[in-house]
Amino acid sequence: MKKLLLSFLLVGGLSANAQILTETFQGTTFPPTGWTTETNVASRPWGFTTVIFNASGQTTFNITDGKSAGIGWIAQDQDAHLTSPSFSLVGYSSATLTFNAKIGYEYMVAPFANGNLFVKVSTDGGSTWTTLWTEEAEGVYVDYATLAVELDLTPYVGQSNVQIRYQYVANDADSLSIDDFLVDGTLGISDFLSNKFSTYPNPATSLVNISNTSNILLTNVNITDINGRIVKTMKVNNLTEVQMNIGELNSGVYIMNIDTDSGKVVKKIIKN
Ligand SMILES: [Ca+2]
Ligand SMILES: [Ca+2]
Repeated sequence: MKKLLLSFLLVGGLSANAQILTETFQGTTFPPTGWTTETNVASRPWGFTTVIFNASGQTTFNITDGKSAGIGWIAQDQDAHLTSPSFSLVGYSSATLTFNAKIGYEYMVAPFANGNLFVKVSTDGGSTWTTLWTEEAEGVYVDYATLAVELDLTPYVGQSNVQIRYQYVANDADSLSIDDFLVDGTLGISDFLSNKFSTYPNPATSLVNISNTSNILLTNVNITDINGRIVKTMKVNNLTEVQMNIGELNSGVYIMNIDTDSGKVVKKIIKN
């Protein structure tokens, strides 16, 4: 239930975190917009926990806010999946997938390894899938305990067509549910371009000079505070060097976002 869409972290260097795709399964229709499902057993589809498990199972399988995505077991071969919309990891330097899950242990892992929940990733529109995780990776856990799963998607940064699939493959296994799906990433910032720019003096009390060594043309400059709020903007008509007055800003750390004809430059500045 993270509400923060874009936040800036200042930890030595500079990075920006962005929420890329999120799903809490609180809507009115299943699957949620852009998601797809398939099942080989019509009576055992993926669905809202409130529908799949009715009154009795809801207590066990709801994870967050009374509604999650779940699937029920049956004593026959099951193969059913729930697949996310496509999202892009272009421009990120790292990315993670996190979600919560409630999965029967005794009939999915041990002593009866009768089923698996696979988390898979595709980068080609769903033609091929690579397994990232199964519940066995969690080791020993209590039956139906809420598992907080975090998977590294960094190997897929730069891909423009990424999808995540939950695939339930089982026979006489156990039911399960998932919730709080979140893909987030760290935006990659071009050090190469950034290193050509100087902002000085830094710290500054009023005027900040912005210049560069390669005659790169500036088109726009804005300053955001550490919460991502824009506090000052300046339109620039293709100049290589400009001055910005930050005299009216409170003392503190700010991010200067410089748009140029060669790309975006981000600089950390300090107002005294
Ligand atoms: Ca939910
Ligand atoms: Ca298993």
